[in-house]
Amino acid sequence: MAKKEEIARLAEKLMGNRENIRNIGIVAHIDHGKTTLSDNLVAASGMMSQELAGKQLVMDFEDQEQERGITINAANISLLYNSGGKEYLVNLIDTPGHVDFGGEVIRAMRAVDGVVLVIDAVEGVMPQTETVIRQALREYVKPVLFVNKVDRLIKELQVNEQQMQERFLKVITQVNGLIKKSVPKEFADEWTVKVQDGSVTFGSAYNNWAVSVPRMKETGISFKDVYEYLKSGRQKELAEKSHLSDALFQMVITHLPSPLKAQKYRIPVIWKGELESPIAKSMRACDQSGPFAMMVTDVSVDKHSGDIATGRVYSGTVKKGMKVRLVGLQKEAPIQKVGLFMGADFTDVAEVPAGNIVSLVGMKEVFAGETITDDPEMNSFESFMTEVEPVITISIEAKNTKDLPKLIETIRQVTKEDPNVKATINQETGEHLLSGMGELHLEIIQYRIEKHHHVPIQVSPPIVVYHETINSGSRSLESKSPNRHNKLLMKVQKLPNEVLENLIKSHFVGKVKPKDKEKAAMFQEMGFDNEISKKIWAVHNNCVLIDSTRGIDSLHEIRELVIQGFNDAMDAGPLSKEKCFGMAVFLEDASLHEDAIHRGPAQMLPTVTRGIFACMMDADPVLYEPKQMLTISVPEDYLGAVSKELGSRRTQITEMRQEGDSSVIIGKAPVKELIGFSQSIRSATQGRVIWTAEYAGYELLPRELQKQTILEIRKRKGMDGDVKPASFWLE
Ligand SMILES: Nc1nc2c(ncn2[C@@H]2O[C@H](COP(=O)(O)OP(=O)(O)OP(=O)(O)O)[C@@H](O)[C@H]2O)c(=O)[nH]1
Ligand SMILES: [Mg+2]
Repeated sequence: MAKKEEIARLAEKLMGNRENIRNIGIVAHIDHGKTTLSDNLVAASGMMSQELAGKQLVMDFEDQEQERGITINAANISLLYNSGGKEYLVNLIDTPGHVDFGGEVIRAMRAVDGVVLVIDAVEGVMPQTETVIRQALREYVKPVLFVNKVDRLIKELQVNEQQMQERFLKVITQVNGLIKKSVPKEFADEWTVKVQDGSVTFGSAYNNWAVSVPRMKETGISFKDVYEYLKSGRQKELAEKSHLSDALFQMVITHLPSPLKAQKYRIPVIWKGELESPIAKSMRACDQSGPFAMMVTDVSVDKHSGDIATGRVYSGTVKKGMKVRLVGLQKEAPIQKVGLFMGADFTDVAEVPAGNIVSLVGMKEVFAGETITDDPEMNSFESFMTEVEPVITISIEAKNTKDLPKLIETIRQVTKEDPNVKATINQETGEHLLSGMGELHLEIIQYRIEKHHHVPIQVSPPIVVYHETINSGSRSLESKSPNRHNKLLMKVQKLPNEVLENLIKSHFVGKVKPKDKEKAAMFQEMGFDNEISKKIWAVHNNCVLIDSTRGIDSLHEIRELVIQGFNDAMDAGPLSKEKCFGMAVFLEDASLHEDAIHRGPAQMLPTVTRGIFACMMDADPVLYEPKQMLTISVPEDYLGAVSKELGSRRTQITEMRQEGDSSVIIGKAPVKELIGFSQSIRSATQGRVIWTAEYAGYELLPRELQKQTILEIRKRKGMDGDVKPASFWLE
């Protein structure tokens, strides 16, 4: 059996041949069989025995993944496949299906050009299926389909041959419906999946077989035969005649694009720069001798090597010893090691050219999303289009005070490895706060801190992350600086829903340069008024700062301070210091001391933040709470128990339908009420329930819960119990 090292050596030889490379992701709803499928491809490359394929789950190498039976991290491996006398290099990323780890999928989409969408034939299209299709297509990543767990149709549902085929058809129709919704226009026809051309494969990853129409022509096995093999319990024999890896690799090689083909149309989507510049031309041509450019999609921290940055090389060739520029961090670093991740193991190689996925050592502070280059002109790739944000927080403390420095370093490492964990410090209490995507996500982080980094910690029960916003507009209010020499007139308004939605979709944050026509056009497109679009100074937490003053000479001198004060206010609102969202802040007038010394940060920052708080208090301020969309599948007998559970958790049920022997319930519930839901629903149904949750945005916390919730948050943060009225902030 070939070792990973040997495969890496062979892979190295193939990296220069851009036509014969495929960079692919395996994506699906949770548990539909991605890692089991990946195992089959790894085994076919000779890295483990065929008997173990589907059982060893080599891509789930972290202890918690094996223990819990789910994928947590996206993991890479390079595979080889010989087809028609040609050697192919397939760089594969196995992604997680659990929504708490959805960020991993989004990042992986930047590294690949195609995905194998896996669907459990019995469960069919599920919420996360829909999400991953959308995420792939948004990045111009082409999908093909693998209908998995076909054995379950016969064993569990006892379908006949015709019903089996009907099931297939239903899944394919649904998938194509979803593809049509998000597919780039130019690929509308080409990218739907079709049984006849082999962009759909059927099989059982666990039992190592698969068939597709082109494969059937080669093997002479028909759907009827497949049915017979399954019915008579001869899957092993079927696997010998029609092994999964052959059908799968054939589908990948025939229907998913090489980097040479894909980079032409993907570069203008993921990189917004001058398309006629030399670096752009080199990236679009996947030119391996051009300037070097790569985007980091994942960072891991190794005890010996330090930070390892993995990502996609879009142009040039990266070699050991090369000096590169980190565009976001604005610094240079030498590349100490160039390598590939082969599952758990980092394997050194001499160099990696464009069109491949590489792992680099030597760049301290590097982060997922960073652009690395040796071209002085190159600017950043587009940031990841994350549509989720942390909704739940725990506070942690080192059990032993002497561990504090180690805890701080550990937090730095875990947040670097998983950019979907956000760490902050509670200024009042000094506690470390970790925010994540859900309960499971934070459980895993906690486990890593204690078990991988060996820091014993005390953990608070989970806390929900609320947002502050306003329900109406305020009057124009005047805020004075502490020295009384400067005055700002301000007001706030709620952003109209449509504008807010567009703003969120744009992912724009940061300052806007004066007279930036491009940005003005972007804001106008979002639905902002024509004049206002030209006067936006900054966007923070989906709130905008607008300058609507007229003719104030020294205004540009306080511009930076006003933006800073605005950012501070939007990070910690007046109700309970939660983040704000969905507001427009107008600076309407300013009277400033003529001497700059009297309008420094100590004077101006509080004038801005207090002014904004006063306006917010004047505009019916409210808390919004995060919600999740639940999809629950439960046998008839337990429907009552589940309904009761949901009823006590403020759930709005939006749909209920029958599917086979199970009822499917879809509803929206507050994250707050879902704490502990997993355990109680399992015990209420004796484990006979399957459920998934998906982030569903923020909604108004019911009025009757506002006061009490604000009080709880303030208490937790060590603040006093009284929310201060507008007049307090204007004193
Ligand atoms: N009956 C049957 N079970 C399968 C098949 N393929 C996978 N499974 C089982 O389905 C379960 C989930 O498989 P995984 O490969 O871990 O699924 P996954 O999609 O990687 O899961 P996540 O990464 O956690 O989203 C395991 O118990 C597998 O043994 C199949 O073809 N038939
Ligand atoms: Mg998995």
